[in-house]
Amino acid sequence: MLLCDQDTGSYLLAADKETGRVKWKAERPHVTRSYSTPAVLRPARGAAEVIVPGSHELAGYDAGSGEKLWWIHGMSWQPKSTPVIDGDMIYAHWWETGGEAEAPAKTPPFAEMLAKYDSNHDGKLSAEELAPDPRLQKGLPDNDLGGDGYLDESDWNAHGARRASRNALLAVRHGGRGDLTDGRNVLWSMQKFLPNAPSPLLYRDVLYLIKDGGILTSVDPATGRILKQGRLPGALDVYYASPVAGAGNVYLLSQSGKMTVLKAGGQWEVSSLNDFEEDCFATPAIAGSSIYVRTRQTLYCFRAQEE
Ligand SMILES: [Ca+2]
Ligand SMILES: [Ca+2]
Repeated sequence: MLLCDQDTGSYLLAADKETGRVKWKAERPHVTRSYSTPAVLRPARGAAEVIVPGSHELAGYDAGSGEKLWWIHGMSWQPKSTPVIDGDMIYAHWWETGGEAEAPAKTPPFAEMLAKYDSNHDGKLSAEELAPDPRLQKGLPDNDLGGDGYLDESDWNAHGARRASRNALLAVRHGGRGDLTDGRNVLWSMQKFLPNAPSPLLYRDVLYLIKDGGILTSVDPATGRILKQGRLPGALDVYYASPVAGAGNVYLLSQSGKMTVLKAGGQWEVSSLNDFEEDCFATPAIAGSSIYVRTRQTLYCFRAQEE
């Protein structure tokens, strides 16, 4: 399975693992620029589904046919994490700058923008024409989804949708078809304290969220209730690596290489802090009693000592 969500022409593709032959390809024209890795959900009844967070959307695809079975709209642009699947529960999250505000920002209609800035009357706005608004001019590469160098109406509408959308962590119970945006399958949701890149971790019935600034939140996955929240002492950093867990410990690795080890639990406690003194972006991997940590220069393996 290959998810290719990009500025234009996004798609989800399934290939035969033996031959590489394309089995199906589902176009995703409404999705732009997201970074999430899909997950597989195997329902008690029915075919396996690919669970795909995209820009402003969570969707389920039939793994066998590529048919889009259901979707929920309204979340932020550019999701980056992998959804957590637990039985028939899906925990997925969307975060971006500005998405935490209570009230969404309003965007004027494109006609108003043209009246203001389109000095050559070609119906689109160049970087030069946007010079009177330095913020928009600077934001042009981000908003110019076709990459043609101009802000046109569809670019502007996508920009408006992005500003109107909110960050969210959704706890979705699998089941149902079609548009589920009304939230009938959403057990609970959270708008604040969400990570940017790292995925949530579900371990021993506790959901862990690491937000930039070293803010760690433990949540009851059944209700969404916050169990404990605090900053990780000595690791108030940016986080790209997702948290991982094993043998009753949770491992959190920050961008500058600080690894905090927690005693797992709703009321988590920090048990140690280590410093790799190097940039770290990759999620550590656990295999048996070993944990592998990749820093910018080095791959480490740590193994629990035999008692
Ligand atoms: Ca123009
Ligand atoms: Ca454009």
